[in-house]
Amino acid sequence: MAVGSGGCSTAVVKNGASSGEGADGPGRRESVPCKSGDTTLPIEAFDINPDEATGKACNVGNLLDEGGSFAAIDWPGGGTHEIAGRAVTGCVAAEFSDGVTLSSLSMKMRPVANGCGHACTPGDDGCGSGWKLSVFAGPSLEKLDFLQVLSLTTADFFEYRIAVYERFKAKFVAICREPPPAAGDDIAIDSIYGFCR
Ligand SMILES: [Ca+2]
Repeated sequence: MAVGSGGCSTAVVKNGASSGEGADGPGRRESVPCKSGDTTLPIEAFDINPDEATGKACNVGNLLDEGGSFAAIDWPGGGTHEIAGRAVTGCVAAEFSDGVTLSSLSMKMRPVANGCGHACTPGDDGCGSGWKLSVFAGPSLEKLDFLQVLSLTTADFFEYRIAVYERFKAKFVAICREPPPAAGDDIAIDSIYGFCR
């Protein structure tokens, strides 16, 4: 479907493609009001990994818009970090407009051999394996709760849509590569958008 046309979605300012941009980064979009059922685009993307050993994200700004290049999440294999008590590796987060609560989330993704510099290796639990991510949502980056594990079903880019329950009060979402296998594929994210509650 066409994202970014109609509804409440609008691209005022594009985020840069560099990772690690904070709330004061140059590309934060303005919030846009959203009616129930309309689509809404993220206003900012975040690399929320505490260090590169436990998880990497790169080009995070690329998930703000469909097409062109993509964001990725990767795991060098040096331990994990936690969100909502769950072990995770490479994570990326997105913030939606002020006043928005998501009712569902759509993510256009595919597995990739080398997300952010750590390539898969041949063999069992190597290239072609993995393909799992965990999804979190909440009212802030500090209050993310675990929503579900999602398995990619195709090697091509595909749009995965999941329900986000009301209790999550979802203005923020995070997408994390599941830890094992470290030598498996990583995940590329072309775009994410939401539907407003
Ligand atoms: Ca990797």
